Amino acid sequence: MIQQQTKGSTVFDKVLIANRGEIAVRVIRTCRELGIATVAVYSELDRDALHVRLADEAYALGGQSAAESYLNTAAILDSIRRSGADAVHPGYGFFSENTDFARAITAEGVTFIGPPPEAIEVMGDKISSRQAAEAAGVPGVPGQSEPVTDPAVITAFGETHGWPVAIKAAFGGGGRGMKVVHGPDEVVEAMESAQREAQAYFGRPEIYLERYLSWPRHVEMQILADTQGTCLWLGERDCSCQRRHQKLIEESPAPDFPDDVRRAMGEAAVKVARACGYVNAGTVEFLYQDGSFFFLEMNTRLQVEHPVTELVTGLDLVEQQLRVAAGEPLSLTQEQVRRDGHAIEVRINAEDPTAGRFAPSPGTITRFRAPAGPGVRLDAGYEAGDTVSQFYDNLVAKLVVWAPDRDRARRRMLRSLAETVIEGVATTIPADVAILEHPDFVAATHSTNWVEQRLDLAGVTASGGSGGAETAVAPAQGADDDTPRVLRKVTAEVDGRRYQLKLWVPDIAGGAVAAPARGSAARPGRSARARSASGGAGSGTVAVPMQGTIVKVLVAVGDMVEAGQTVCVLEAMKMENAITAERTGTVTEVKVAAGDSVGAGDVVAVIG
Ligand code: MV4
Repeated sequence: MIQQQTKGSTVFDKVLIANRGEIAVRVIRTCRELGIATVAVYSELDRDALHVRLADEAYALGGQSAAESYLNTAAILDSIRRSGADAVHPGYGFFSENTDFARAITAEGVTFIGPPPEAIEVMGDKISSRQAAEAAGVPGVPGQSEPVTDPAVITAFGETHGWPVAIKAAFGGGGRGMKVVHGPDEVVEAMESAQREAQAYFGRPEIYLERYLSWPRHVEMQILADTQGTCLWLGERDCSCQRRHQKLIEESPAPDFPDDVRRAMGEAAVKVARACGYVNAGTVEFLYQDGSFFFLEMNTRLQVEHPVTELVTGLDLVEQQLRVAAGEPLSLTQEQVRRDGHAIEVRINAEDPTAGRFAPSPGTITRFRAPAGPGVRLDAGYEAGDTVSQFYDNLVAKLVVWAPDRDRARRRMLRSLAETVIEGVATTIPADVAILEHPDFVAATHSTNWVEQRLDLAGVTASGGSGGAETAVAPAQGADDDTPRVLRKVTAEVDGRRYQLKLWVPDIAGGAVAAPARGSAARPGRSARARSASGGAGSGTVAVPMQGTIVKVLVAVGDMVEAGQTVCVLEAMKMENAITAERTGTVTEVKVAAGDSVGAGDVVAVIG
């Protein structure tokens, strides 16, 4: 917690952020710039979290899980009273779209920094949101705007409008619980399953129908409305790179998106906002396919990906939210909204993307090197030493870049990701790199189904944490040398040229720093790209860690080898290094012979 006193503000005196992680840090930053005092709230697990350290004051909510803490209205109200906050920013997730919470805050005489509860209510019900949009002249995806309970209605709809048909939860969102029905014989099971999941996930069984668009882009429009009746559209974000309803990469402007469509979508979004009496920042989601766009739903909160719009427009959306909530009129007109260049955001989650599985990877971050340089922004909720808990969303940070055009933004993002070092947990960085390097992404021919239907992540390995161990270089030990050795990363200079090496050296008791455990995250200095490129133990490949010459091959196809057994000897940097098998098995391939020159990462053998 920074004890620095903040000067008075014309907006609010003190804002309580009813959230955690990167969004809480993000809101604190703008409040501090505006001279607004900040109040953090925290669960028992977040007692020393970054948002707590940065806030002027912090109050314990008690409990560990979200339900026990950040979703504990009474505890948050108590923190409001104790702190004397005159406004509350909900962030996203948690209570950000909860009308009861918004009303409870307002009942305290405290400002809820967000839309009126009535607007949240209209847009929280996807059927009423479709009705409101249609009433405003903004068509939804071809479908029906009332609940469906009769399978015959679904079948008749599919036969009339064509298959597939999407069955969606009326009180859902984010695509969760959505069923895609390809023909009449799937209708009954899909409808009953959709009703069960809607009840289970959202507490309401109502479902509705739409024509399913098979290769759409997911394009959302940022809007900003004040209390005096002004409503602006700020620009769109393409969020098509998603996996199981989780956005991975967002960008603005949408690639290959004509300006007349942009303007029409912006005006449609403003119509939808006005139809529900919207105030503050919000996002209207559309599906865009074959040159047409269709209303999907409206998000009545600040979104994770809002920095993409900030970088393109130059606006601070949290500042705009604060000013609008304080009753100030927007300071710009639609004509004054400018959009320059191209921004891309990558979400860095603590998940292991190995082979496309994205397994959660909670743990303590042991090293965090942030990228920097022109046009690079990192919104992080954690620093080295902080722990990513399984109890909360595992978003560690958002890396956002700006450049004059899309390809330079893409390359800047790849450079920034390669520069990023996060160790102690596995992250989604290798998957992000795979997407950004893929020709379909470069050509912008992807869609909402592309990640799950076309992108091959089989070769991706973790960039840290307990990810794929890498081939160890064991020392070429003499028969009589039984000195225990450890793997150390050293930097050498040979003939005026600098090299980073991993060497097995005698484990000198006392002063020696314990070498990182094999396969541990502590492989500092290697870019995410390098790590994601190296063969992993799991695949049984034996690769050399550096350039050199094979001086001896000690195995042949069919040989049984033990983990740690020397497969060949590599001469590099005027030293002989044994290249060992990472696992026990049978040699199925030997790719080198004595005298061969090899480069870093070259596979020399395969263990089946
Ligand atoms: C769709 C769709 C295709 N056709 N509806 C629903 C919630 C919204 N956030 C995304 N949703 C979609 N609705 C019709 N008629 C495609 C999406 C969609 C999506 C669906 C499932 C998984 C990931 C998705 C990513 C973007 C859009």
